[in-house]
Amino acid sequence: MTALPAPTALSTAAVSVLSKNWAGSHTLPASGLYPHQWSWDSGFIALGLRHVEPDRAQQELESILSGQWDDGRLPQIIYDVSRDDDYSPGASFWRSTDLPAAPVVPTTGLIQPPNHAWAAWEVHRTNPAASERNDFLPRVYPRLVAWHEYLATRRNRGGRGLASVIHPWESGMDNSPLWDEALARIPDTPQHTIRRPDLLHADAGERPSTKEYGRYFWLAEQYRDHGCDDLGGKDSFVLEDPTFNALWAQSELALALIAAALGKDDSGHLARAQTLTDALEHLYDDDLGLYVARDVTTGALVRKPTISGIIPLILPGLAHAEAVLATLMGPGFLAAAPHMVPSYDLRAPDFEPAQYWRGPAWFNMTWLVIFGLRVQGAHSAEADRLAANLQSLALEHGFPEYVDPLTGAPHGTRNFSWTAALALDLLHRSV
Ligand code: 2M8
Repeated sequence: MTALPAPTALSTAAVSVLSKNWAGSHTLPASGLYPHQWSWDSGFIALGLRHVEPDRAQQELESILSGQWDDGRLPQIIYDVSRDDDYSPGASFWRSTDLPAAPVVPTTGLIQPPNHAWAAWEVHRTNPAASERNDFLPRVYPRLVAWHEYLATRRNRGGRGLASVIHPWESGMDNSPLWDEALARIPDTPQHTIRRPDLLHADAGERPSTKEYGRYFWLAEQYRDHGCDDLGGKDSFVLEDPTFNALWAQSELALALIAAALGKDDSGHLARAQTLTDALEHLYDDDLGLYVARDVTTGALVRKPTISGIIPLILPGLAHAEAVLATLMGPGFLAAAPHMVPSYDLRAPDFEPAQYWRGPAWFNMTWLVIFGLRVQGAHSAEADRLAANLQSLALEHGFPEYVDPLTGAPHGTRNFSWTAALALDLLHRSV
């Protein structure tokens, strides 16, 4: 097993990254590359902060909830307008504050995976006194319920209860191979001239290509120009993603616990978690032994073996848990990748070890896999080994965004907040 770093060294360094990225009410994912607040980043960051700064962990989640739209959606990004030139597309692209349903703070119209209720429950559970002092659960519960209602009503595009993403950015795994086929149908000719401030902070070979950015912008313009109206039915990209829906189910389980802690009725949270867990089976691919995405516009499964299809292991009672565990432990993933879990099967002809979501191992995904192994009660030595590797690689390389799964070499930006937060979380759980 990889040696664990000294607890104090890891803790001091991780806390320092999170403090430097703290922007007064929330944490920036990375101050250069990502200078605003991102939705699911805040969920992961709160999971780490809860151990050391419980009030700040609560504030992190309340801050992203301050960007909630009237229809319940939680935006992918809340913008800091003073940094509008530093990230593209910015607030001036979305012009959200012109829309009556949008909040006063400028945001994107898009969303990201719903890990927030899960994080809120963990923040409460870790320090109930701090939570009760601030009335944390009563304040966040109705807003989290509204967020999930948005998914259930506006994003059930496939009609089977699963939420659809209408842009690759919504999945959090922007250039995953799962989106290639659907993106190939999208024009790469947006109205906007595309600025790439991201390339000042990360190598072009590790970021999505200009062609991909053209399509991302074209899709975002289409959504924005229809007033970000989900019922317009005009979207060209509509896909059901396993990780997005697994996180929703897990968050629905957390809402049931929050409701119970508040002495309220379950309000159908447990039933919805079960419905989602069952509906995920529509995305199971027997040949690959994992879950895949479904393209709602064509009805076809997108048969690509990515990390997204392994994350449903976080759910208890998953019908194909045994088969997915075998895939995880097999030659496409952990049997050949000793450090952390690759984002794409190593044997895929287009696997790329340093290219963003097309091969590198990400800290949040490995953290979810560790959690999943523990939920399934399987491979506990492997879970411990991954937890040790995650902590060592985080500290050794200055909290990178992702690593090469074969060598552990760091890639992307450094001092990345969720890397620090999740390493901190594992440290606190093992001591
Ligand atoms: C990455 O996505 C943003 C767009 O949302 C980008 O590439 O500019 C993804 O890794 C996403 O999962 C993450 O939330 C975001 C901020 O860390 O960066």
